[in-house]
Amino acid sequence: MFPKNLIRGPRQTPMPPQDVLIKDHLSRIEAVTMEIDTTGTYELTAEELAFATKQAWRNAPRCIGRIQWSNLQLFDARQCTTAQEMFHFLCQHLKVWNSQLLAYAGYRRPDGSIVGDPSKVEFTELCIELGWEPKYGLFDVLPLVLQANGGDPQLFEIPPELVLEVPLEHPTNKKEHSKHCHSPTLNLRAPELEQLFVLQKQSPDRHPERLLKATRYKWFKDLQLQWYTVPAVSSMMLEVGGLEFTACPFNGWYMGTEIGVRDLCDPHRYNILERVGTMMGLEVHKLSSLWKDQALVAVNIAVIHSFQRGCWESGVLSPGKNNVTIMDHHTAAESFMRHMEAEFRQRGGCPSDWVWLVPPMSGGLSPVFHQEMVNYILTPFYYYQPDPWV
Ligand code: HEM
Ligand code: NRG
Repeated sequence: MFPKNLIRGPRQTPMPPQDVLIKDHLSRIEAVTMEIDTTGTYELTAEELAFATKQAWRNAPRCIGRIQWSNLQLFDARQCTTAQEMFHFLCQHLKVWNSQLLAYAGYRRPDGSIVGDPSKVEFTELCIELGWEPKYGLFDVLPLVLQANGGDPQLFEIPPELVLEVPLEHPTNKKEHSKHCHSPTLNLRAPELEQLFVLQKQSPDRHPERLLKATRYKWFKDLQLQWYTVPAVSSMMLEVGGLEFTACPFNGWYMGTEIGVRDLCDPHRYNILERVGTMMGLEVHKLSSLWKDQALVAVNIAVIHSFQRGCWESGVLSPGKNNVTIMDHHTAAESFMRHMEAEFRQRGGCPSDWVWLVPPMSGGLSPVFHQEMVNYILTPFYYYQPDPWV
């Protein structure tokens, strides 16, 4: 499932009269009851399932991207019965959105330290037990582990051509960026000073501060950080009409802070903040210098910039694949506020989980921070479900 572009379809046809609706509804309930009596379950029509997936997204209290809920596109793969078929369908899905259901491996070293994504250590160990060959890199894409009909879980390597990733760089030499960078303090590190001297020799007429800003954080790309382009949640369960769909991967696109704050800077994830702060020449041993905040902003600028710049293949910008969709947290929060207002008008409320909806940086700058919310469960709904290996 993924949201369609924002191209508006034709306006909905007018609703049939109430008595016709009630009659249709009652006859559907009767048919479902008969099907349950004879088979023990029932099958949703394609239309009902499409409605449910959208409605469940609309009802997801933790999702800030819900303004898009009515644009969800469903790939109905209910006919597949084997892991091989599941893989086929997932690759079809990936072909459209390129890197779906992706995650990076995490490996525990003998000394207890971790290489890669620490949040994936347990799952990576499971993959290795199932026969996956570990690579011990920082950003190794994990295989898909698929299980059908209670059979054994099977490993599938995602074809590399379906995996699009973005190397992260800071928008150093862009004129626009230096324009927006007004910090009067130049916390110069020795390498930056050297660079400044060289630049001043080359362009003696330019103001040193402007020169420096135009070259700042060039080192960012040397940190060799990257991220995959599409966030896919594949572990939730869709509940609708008493039925449970335990394999219902969905994706939209990233909000920058998911990567730039949580994935890269959480202490229990890639934890890059101190390295970045040090490279920026900040006072990383003095909390009150607000070095964390400054470094966090730099990382998040880099994430948004790099996604907007595009995907690379073998060090070269891949033609036609640039401009990977990403949303900054201010735009996302504004869109959510508009969505919430519309939902109150249309259906008298909008279930919302404040703790998850407030973006993980600059909280108070977000209108969401200042909004009272009520959290509750409606149906259809995307629920958590236990990890299958536990
Ligand atoms: C959670 C943004 C699309 C359902 C989230 C989170 C963000 C987000 C930032 C919090 C994630 C976290 O902190 O780990 C977006 C954006 C989308 C989008 C920008 C772009 C269209 C979707 C779609 C669905 C969906 C297509 C389902 C059809 C959910 C659910 C959660 C969630 C169920 C809660 C996940 C959990 O509890 O772990 N979304 N989302 N979202 N989103 Fe969305
Ligand atoms: N925070 C996770 C991704 C969770 C889902 N986020 C979305 N979903 N944007 C991460 O990998 O950082 N979506 O369907 O678009």
